[in-house]
Amino acid sequence: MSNFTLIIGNKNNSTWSLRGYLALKHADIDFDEIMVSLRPRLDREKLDRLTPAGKVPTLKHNDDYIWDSLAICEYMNDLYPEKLFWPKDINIRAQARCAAAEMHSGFSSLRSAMPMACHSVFDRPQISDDLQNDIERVVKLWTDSLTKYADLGPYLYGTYSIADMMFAPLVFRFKSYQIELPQLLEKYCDTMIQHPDIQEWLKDANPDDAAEPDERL
Ligand SMILES: N[C@@H](CCC(=O)N[C@@H](CS)C(=O)NCC(=O)O)C(=O)O
Repeated sequence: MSNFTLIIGNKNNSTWSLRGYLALKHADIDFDEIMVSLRPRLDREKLDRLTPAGKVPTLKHNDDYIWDSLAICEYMNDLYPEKLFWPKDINIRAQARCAAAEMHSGFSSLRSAMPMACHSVFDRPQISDDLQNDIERVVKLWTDSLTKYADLGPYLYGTYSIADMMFAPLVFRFKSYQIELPQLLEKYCDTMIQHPDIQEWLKDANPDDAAEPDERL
């Protein structure tokens, strides 16, 4: 039994859980997982019993709880700095941090109109002005960073970082909802899907959990 336990939601649907999971995988540590069902019925009693804020992901490390996806990413970075969770260069690191924070706190139209179901393909949603703005902002952000840091590697800020972890669910959303992307971004999405940690998540994601999309997840 590990002294790290990650409490997560259904892998096919829980976007925030995916981010926390990717951070622990990147740290390359042994950890136990407890899955709390969010679909088809939210197991509220179990979620409230296991987590201080009633949300997944929550990481339990010894007797401490870290109950937010970005905080889990930062905690892994603090514990395992040698794994380079952020770009080495201070200026690029600041850009990557802005992108991760923007994802963590924004894109509400995209999140509610295009909930994640990793294994599903849906009709293209009705594109409202707000959704269009969110999509265009992601396209600009990704295009700018992928172009600027292309020499450093295939990820948003060159090397794989917390910024990629935070945006990982969008990769699935764009595929599931058949959103057309510029070639550079399609290539980035393919790179992300091929990442071994994402492949492992996908392997465990149960397609039967797809059901109808749910914006909370
Ligand atoms: N800001 C939080 C959001 C966590 C969150 O909203 N998780 C969803 C599932 S992906 C959840 O626990 N939903 C259950 C509920 O709200 O009752 C984070 O980054 O971890």
